[in-house]
Parts: sequence; structure tokens; C-alpha cells
Amino acid sequence: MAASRFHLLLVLSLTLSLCHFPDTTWAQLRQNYYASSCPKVESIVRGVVQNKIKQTFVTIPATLRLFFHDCFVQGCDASVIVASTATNKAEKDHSDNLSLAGDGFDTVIKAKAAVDATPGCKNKVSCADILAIATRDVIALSGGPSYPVELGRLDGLSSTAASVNGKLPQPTFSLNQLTAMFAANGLSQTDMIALSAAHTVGFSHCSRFAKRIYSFSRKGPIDPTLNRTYAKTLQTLCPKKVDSRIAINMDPNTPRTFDNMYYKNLVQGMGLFTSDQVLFTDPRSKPTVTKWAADSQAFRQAFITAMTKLGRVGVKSGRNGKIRQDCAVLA
Ligand code: HEM
Ligand SMILES: *[C@@H]1O[C@H](CO)[C@@H](O)[C@H](O)[C@H]1NC(C)=O
Ligand SMILES: CC(=O)N[C@H]1CO[C@H](CO)[C@@H](O)[C@@H]1O
Repeated sequence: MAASRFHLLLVLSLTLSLCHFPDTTWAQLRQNYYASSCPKVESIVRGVVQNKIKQTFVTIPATLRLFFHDCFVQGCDASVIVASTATNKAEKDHSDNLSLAGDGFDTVIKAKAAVDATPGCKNKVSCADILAIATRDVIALSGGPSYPVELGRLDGLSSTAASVNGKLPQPTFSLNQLTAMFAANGLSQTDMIALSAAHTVGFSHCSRFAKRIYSFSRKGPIDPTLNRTYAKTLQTLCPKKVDSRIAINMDPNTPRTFDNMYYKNLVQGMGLFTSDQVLFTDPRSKPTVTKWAADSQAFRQAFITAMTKLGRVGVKSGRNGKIRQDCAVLA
């Protein structure tokens, strides 16, 4: 009795405190958010994404990574898409953006134009939601799991390069560092392991892992957790004096398919970054990697859960956001 009264109080006070800070919750996100204001938004975005993929495969990894970077810096509010101006250096011009491929930005801008050209939809759909829909679509269109996407985000009101500092994981991170950074965004270690499988598609520049194949430590030039055969392949693909623009497939086996090959690679010592391989070498995450390498269905379910949680990070509402007319321009 006392316990349930305490429970009631707790629920009440939580509800009250949420009411005081409605701008920081994701409670307003829901499926079919645009059912009355722009009912065809999801099929419009899907059409643009499909066309864009026909032009270039890079659309897939570029859009997926753009969504991740957007959500981890000031929340999923399309602030990563904002262009720098004479007076403001925006998020996308931080050095960690390096390599955010232009095709992700282009996908959102084209989809926004298509949505706004649809009668009734003009200025009704946020850039942040368009990016969330496009991301769901690129995953599904490359063989990954599909899921109903939660919508109702507003676009952020600021975007600064300084806000990126310390917010994105580095390829040299340990399991503790990875887990802590994801936890800061409300994501569990299991979510982190699931989301890392995004590296089953897309490219990396040689510089991001060169140390692992050429100058690992005093004990030897090659990272001992790296498969020897794979290390040799990487040395061939990325010679010491490599053109800094060269990028290689992160999943050497099925680079264009969104699948659980990522985990199968880790089991064979074929994770490209330290932050990938550590998921297998650290005994705390190893059982999950082993399980998902063998059980694609379990991985897909965990990935959907984690992506949905990622999409709730730092969502803007009320006075903390707006619907941008031009995704690249704040005002
Ligand atoms: C767990 C920590 C993570 C680290 C340390 C990390 C780091 C990196 C690095 C260094 C690259 C290569 C960039 C380049 O050289 O061009 C990369 C690429 C990529 N990352 Fe991650 N990442 C992480 C998690 C994620 C997550 C959670 C997602 C999405 C859900 C993601 C999606 C991607 C994609 C799709 C690419 C390929 C981009 C392209 O080909 O254009 N990453 N990541
Ligand atoms: C290294 O990779 C090859 C396939 O490329 C595999 O046959 C071998 O078992 C791997 N070695 C280890 C130690 O996992
Ligand atoms: C795609 C993009 O905007 N890249 C920028 C990332 O940051 C560097 C350095 O700050 C810029 O030179 C790039 O243009």
C-alpha cells in the first residue's frame, strides 16, 4: 500500500516535472505524425532516396552516418546540415565532420524540395524528420531491417563547430569510452554494439586506421588483435604514402549490403577500427558479438530498438525548434 502510494507520487512528480520541461522530451514523437498535415511524406522521401541511390551507392552510408552525427551533437535536429556563414562556423565544418559525404546532405535537401513541392506539405515537415525517414529507407534499401519511424522532431535553432567537441566517438576508443559516450545519449552498451554494425556499409579513409597496420607499438608495427591476412590486405590497399583522399570499404566481404557480416568479421579479427575490434576482444561485449554473428534475426531486432532510441536523442519541440524552410539555413 505504502509502496504503491509512493509509486503514484513518483509518477505524479515525474509527470509534473516533464510538464515543466516539455522542450527536452521525446514524448511527442510518434508514428504517422504527419498523417493529417502531409500524409504522403514517407512515400515522397522514399522515392527521392531510391532515385539518389540509383545515381550513387554512397547515398546509403552517407545518409546513415549523417543521422548518427546529427543525433550525437545537440540531438536529432538537423543542425548538422546547416551551412557555415560569415559569422558562424557550423557543425559540419568541425574537423570530425571530415568525410561526411556530401550525398547525405544532398539526399535531405532533395527530399525536402520534393516534400515542399507537394500540395499542402509546404513548410510542414522538419528537416530532422526527413533525415530520420531517409535513414530508415537507406538501411532497408541495402538489405537491412525496416521499421516504423517515429516522427515529430523540430529543427534546431543553432549549429556551431564548437558544439561538436567531445561529442563524437573516435576510432581509437576503448569499450569504456564507447559505452560512456553512448550512455550520455541514453543508449545502452547493447545499443552501442548494435549501432556499430552501421560499419557494414561505407568507407573509411586510410588515415583512420593507419596506426594499426604501420606503427602500433614498440612491440610490433601491427595491432595484434588484427587478423594477419587482413592486415596485409589493408597494407596493400593503403600504402604508407597513400593519397589522403583514398577510402576503402569498411566491410571487405559484403560492402554494399546491410547485414550481420560486421560481427562475422569481428570474430575473425577483421574489425577495421580499434573501436570495432574491441567489441570482440573485450570479454564484456564479446558474447553479444558472437551471438549476432550467428543470429541475424536477433541482430536486426536489436538494431531496430537501438535506432529508434537514437532517433529520440535531444529532440526539440516547442520554442526550442522550428521547421526550417531551407535545411542549410538557420533563420
Ligand atoms: C561506435 C563508435 C563509432 C566510431 C568510433 C565511428 C567512427 C567512424 C569513422 C572513423 C569512420 C570513417 C570516416 C572516414 O574516414 O571517412 C566512420 C564511417 C562511418 N560510420 Fe561510424 N563510427 C561509430 C559509430 C557509428 C554509428 C553508430 C553509425 C550509424 C548508426 C555509424 C555510421 C557510419 C557510416 C555509415 C560510415 C561510412 C560513411 C561513408 O562511407 O560515407 N558509425 N565511422
Ligand atoms: C583471418 O581471416 C581469414 C579469412 O580472411 C580466416 O580464414 C582466418 O581464420 C582468420 N584468422 C583468425 C585468427 O581469425
Ligand atoms: C563536408 C564538409 O562540410 N566538410 C568540411 C569539414 O571540415 C573541414 C575543416 O574544418 C572543412 O574544410 C570541410 O569542408
